[in-house]
Amino acid sequence: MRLLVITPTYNEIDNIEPFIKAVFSNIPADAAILVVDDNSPDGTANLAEKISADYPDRLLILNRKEKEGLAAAYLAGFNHAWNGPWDVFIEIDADFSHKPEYIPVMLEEIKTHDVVIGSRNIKGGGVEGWSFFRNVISKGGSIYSRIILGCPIRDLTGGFNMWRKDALIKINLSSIISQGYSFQIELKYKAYRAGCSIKEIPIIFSDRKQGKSKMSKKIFLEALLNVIKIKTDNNPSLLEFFKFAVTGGLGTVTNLIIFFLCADLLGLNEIPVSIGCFLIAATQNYFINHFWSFKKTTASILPSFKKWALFICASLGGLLVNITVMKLMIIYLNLPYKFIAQACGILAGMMINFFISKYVVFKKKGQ
Ligand SMILES: Nc1nc2c(ncn2[C@@H]2O[C@H](COP(=O)(O)OP(=O)(O)O)[C@@H](O)[C@H]2O)c(=O)[nH]1
Ligand SMILES: [Mg+2]
Repeated sequence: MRLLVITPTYNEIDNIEPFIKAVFSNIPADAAILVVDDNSPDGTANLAEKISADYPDRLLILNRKEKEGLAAAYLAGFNHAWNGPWDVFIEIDADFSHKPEYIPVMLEEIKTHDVVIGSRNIKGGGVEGWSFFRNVISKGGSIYSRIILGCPIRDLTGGFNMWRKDALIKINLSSIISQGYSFQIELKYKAYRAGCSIKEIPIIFSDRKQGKSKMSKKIFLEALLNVIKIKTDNNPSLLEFFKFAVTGGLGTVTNLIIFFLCADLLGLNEIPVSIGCFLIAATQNYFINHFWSFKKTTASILPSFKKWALFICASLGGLLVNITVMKLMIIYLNLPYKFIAQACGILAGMMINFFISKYVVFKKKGQ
């Protein structure tokens, strides 16, 4: 199996030379390094070019015009090397946080696994030299991602990972939506979902000694948001449910506004007003769900009276479930506040309404 080491660099002038030497002394003779540099102002790429004279055909440099984030750099790297002789790729930072001495251990494990993850969060692994704050951010990010994605990998955020080419093919790199640091999370999550065999080996991650971290508040927040995007992108029903819930919220606002106008300002009887508000809000929900929440399945279908009527029934069904759950909870549970029962009722009613909507009202043709 031939290995290609891919390392993204941005302003790593002080690290690049010793880093390249250290990697070469830890990889087989037929392995190579690909430096993916985003036009570092400090001249990292130029220095790498110079060093490459000492390693003919074994040190490749990909010069990119602009800094577009970690994901873009890695994707460009994989793309650049795709038709080469490589069967295995390893991602590694150029700042010595990922010790090249672990590469031989990972190479041993990749013989029997699709993916090998250098993990800080399993027994024997850890972090050296990070501030308490950075540690909390990293651990928090990892736990958050694991919970949102429901993925058992312990170190989802780490960037020291080895991939068989077959695993990357299974993942389908063109489906990656991340731009920045969430790239590492997304790749691993997709490998997990694709059924790849994944091995985590313990690593000690040490903070960089030279240069500056490119991690920023913006990059971190983008990664947090992206985890949700990754989840919904890979679980379309969840996104539908989210949109359905937002639509329901908008419907409630419409309902209340019309109720206020008719019952409070015009002084009309609240029972017929309430029924009218329900019908108007449910109609609004029907159209928003048709054109937005379920647009993937309704793309070629026009709204119809029959579907509208079905949706009204589904909404009434939801209301019935809402009232039943609320009443039962109040009778059988000793709740301090009734609104807790109503909240559970709303959730249950919404779920019922969602499932009827998804599988009956807005179902795919022929489904
Ligand atoms: N090509 C490229 N490399 C990047 C970019 N951002 C970070 N890197 C490199 O990715 C690795 C990890 O970045 P680093 O700043 O050390 O992040 P940290 O370890 O999370 O603090 C280093 O080798 C950086 O030079 C980028 O936008 N483009
Ligand atoms: Mg680093």
